[in-house]
Amino acid sequence: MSRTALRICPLCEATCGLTLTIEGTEVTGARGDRDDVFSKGFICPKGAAFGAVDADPDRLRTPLVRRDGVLREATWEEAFDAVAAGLRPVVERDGPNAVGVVLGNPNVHTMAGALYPPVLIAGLRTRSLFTASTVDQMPKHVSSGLLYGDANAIPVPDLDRTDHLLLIGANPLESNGSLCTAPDFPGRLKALKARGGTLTVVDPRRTRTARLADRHIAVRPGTDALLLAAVAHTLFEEDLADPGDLTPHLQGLDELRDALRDFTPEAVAPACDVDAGTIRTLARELAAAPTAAVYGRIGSCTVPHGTLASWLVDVCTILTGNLDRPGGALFPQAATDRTPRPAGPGHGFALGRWRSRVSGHPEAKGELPLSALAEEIDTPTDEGTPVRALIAVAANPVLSAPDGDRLDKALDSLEFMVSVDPYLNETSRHAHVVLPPPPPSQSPHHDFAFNTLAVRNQVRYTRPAVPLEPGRMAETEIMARLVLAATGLHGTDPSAVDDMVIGQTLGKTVTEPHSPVHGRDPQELAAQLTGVSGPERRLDMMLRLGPYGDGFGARPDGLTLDRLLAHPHGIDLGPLASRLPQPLKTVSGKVELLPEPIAGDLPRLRAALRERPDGLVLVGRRHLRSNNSWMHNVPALTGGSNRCTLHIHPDDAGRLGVRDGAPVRLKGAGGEVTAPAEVTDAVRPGVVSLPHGWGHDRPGTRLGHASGNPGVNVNQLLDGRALDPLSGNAVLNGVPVEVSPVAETISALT
Ligand SMILES: Nc1nc2c(c(=O)[nH]1)N[C@H]1C(S)=C(S)[C@@H](COP(=O)(O)OP(=O)(O)OC[C@H]3O[C@@H](n4cnc5c(=O)[nH]c(N)nc54)[C@H](O)[C@@H]3O)O[C@H]1N2
Ligand SMILES: Nc1nc2c(c(=O)[nH]1)N[C@H]1C(S)=C(S)[C@@H](COP(=O)(O)OP(=O)(O)OC[C@H]3O[C@@H](n4cnc5c(=O)[nH]c(N)nc54)[C@H](O)[C@@H]3O)O[C@H]1N2
Ligand code: SF4
Ligand SMILES: [Mo]
Repeated sequence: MSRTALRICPLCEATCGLTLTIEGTEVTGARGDRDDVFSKGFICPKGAAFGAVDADPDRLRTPLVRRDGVLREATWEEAFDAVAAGLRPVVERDGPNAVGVVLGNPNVHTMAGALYPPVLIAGLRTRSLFTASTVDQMPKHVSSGLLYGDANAIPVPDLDRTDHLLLIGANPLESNGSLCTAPDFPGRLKALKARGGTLTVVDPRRTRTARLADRHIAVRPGTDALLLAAVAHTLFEEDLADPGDLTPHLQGLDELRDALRDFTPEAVAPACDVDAGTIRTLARELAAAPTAAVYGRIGSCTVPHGTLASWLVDVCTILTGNLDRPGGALFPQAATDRTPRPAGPGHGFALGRWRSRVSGHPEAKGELPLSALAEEIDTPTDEGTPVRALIAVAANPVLSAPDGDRLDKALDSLEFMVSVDPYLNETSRHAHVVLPPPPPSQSPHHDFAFNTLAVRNQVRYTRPAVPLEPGRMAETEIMARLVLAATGLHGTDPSAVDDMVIGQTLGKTVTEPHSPVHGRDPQELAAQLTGVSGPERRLDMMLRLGPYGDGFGARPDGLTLDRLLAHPHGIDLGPLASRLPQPLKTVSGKVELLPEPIAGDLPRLRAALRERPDGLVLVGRRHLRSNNSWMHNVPALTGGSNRCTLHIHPDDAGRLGVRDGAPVRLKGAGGEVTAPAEVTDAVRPGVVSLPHGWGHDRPGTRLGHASGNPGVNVNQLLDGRALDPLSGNAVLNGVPVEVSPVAETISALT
């Protein structure tokens, strides 16, 4: 007998609602939920393979504990005993910074990843925090922090209403969107065109997204900040800069104009490889469109001027009056956001409150660069202790971060490491304890992070589609127990963690005059919470305290967990709405257009006007049926065009004697890899492209299918030194590489 159950897809940022077909405890099918308030039936091949991803036989079913050097199956009790025994002596001997925490991407796709890492870090008091953000979007957080005073205030393009979208370094037809949660992103782009809007794509590759565009600009990698500086310059020069209603909320407009004076289209054209006329056209089109949004993603962030590019994305939106207005880019308001405080000055955003021990990298948003993890482990210094123990949650930095070989050795030298991960893979194989979460069908889901980045305000929650298999532990409980084991409270009931968070949150909220629960008794409020588990009670609390919440009775029609459960396809909360000045938390209470750290970084951008590397540079690419480092083990999602090949333009291939399908050697600052060439004019001359997340040939992993077609680790070409200095973000795109046919190298040796 089969039944169906709803489940929000956790496999990318689009957060589609799925209808799963379930036989017994097995997911045998997945289709788009047509009644989902947000995704309305959309599904992609990854979502359709939900059952196969869920039932992968290589997923770990029990914890593993290392004994006599070998990882062996163990009970949960043994595993957490080993975690406490492994971590606590390090903390007690060397202090909390000797325990590193690495948080990988899937943390934003699980409830456990949203609810417990903040408690873990606060409890441990470690400054050795490294996350996937510094190989991804940290530049955007830093630019938002500086412009708006809140690193999480990220404007989202109003895809469904805009007249003009300038899309930079993003390929949503493969990625399904990022920092812009939009189920059926491709359909929304087609709708933009159908209603007479225009799409411009800036990408060194002619991607599927670029093919949809009215205009494709094959920019030289790493030069978007220059390009956008010239667009902003043109807006000023041609008197097109008109922030309109935004003007009273802005500070520093004149200083901004002065700061951009040198970046004329003519000056940036040679570096960007885009002619000045085209750049002026970009500016004019942006200004002329009734509404427009500028949207930059991976290609604009993971580059040497990532923070400046991210800042200029918003500057162009602001100068054309498109920030915070329908059709432009707006700040979403999620159901679990805190009750908005009244508008007014805030504390602002500080960078570099501490620095990394070895290279002195400034912290950003409380994090150190993931690129610096290896040296923080393997390099002693006169002061401070190296990282001696590591907690890795949903993270595979051996493949995702620069120089995996060095990190591999560094991880091997740790006194203790614990991984919360469903797979024994390139990173978790170094752990002393592996704590496997259950598959997604057995986990509840709510998108805490992505709802704050969604193109429509809405809220959805799905309970586990299948009950926890015997012997499994919910990831929320794994994380609660991990918090306790790491902070010296091993053995305490894990519900204590949720009770503590609830007590602290309510205790603070009742003191806030703008809160609907101001002055009430926190214990009385806590007693009202519903939900079958600690995490559900926390969700209920956040919903009720949030901008649409019932305020624990203050707004009887408002949201509660019960109300959400009564709407299994979600609740639509309306289109994005103007919110300024409320989201601003800068010291001035305004949008600070030219913050000091940005001004201080502009001379470096000016110097880049003269840089024109003559060799080949490398960029990445994503494939619709792949996802970072962990989905190559699912047969249904591999093969076909989803392969780890080097895209190279026919001109470059001809010049270098590279044949289609033949192996080529790539050499970068961090090492060498060999991959088959795929000669294609989808990549511009002077640029080659290799996808990331491959390289599944290390021993000691349990990835039966992936290891059969391992591919190579593109990040081995990097040595981790190239960073965007303001954000600490790794430079993953526009990286200089040498390319040579393998046969030639061999003949040269003989
Ligand atoms: N060269 C290059 N490198 C890149 C990028 C690039 O574009 N180019 N992209 C970067 C970006 S944007 C990112 S976000 C990072 C991503 O890199 P990571 O942060 O390493 O994330 P993933 O590879 O998605 O998965 C990490 C781990 O999570 C585990 N996992 C999967 N599901 C779950 C779960 O439900 N719970 C738990 N606890 N674990 C789970 C997987 O088994 C895997 O070991 O890679 C970055 N690296
Ligand atoms: N199918 C699939 N979907 C995913 C993922 C996945 O691995 N696979 N990963 C998820 C994650 S973690 C993230 S962060 C998002 C990322 O989402 P996107 O940002 O849309 O990711 P990409 O598809 O890598 O697109 C980046 C584009 O930037 C281009 N590019 C490279 N360098 C430059 C440059 O210097 N300038 C410009 N203008 N363009 C450049 C590349 O050619 C590429 O087409 O995708 C998410 N969704
Ligand atoms: S687009 Fe993303 S969220 Fe939607 S089904 Fe595909 S993988 Fe899942
Ligand atoms: Mo990412």
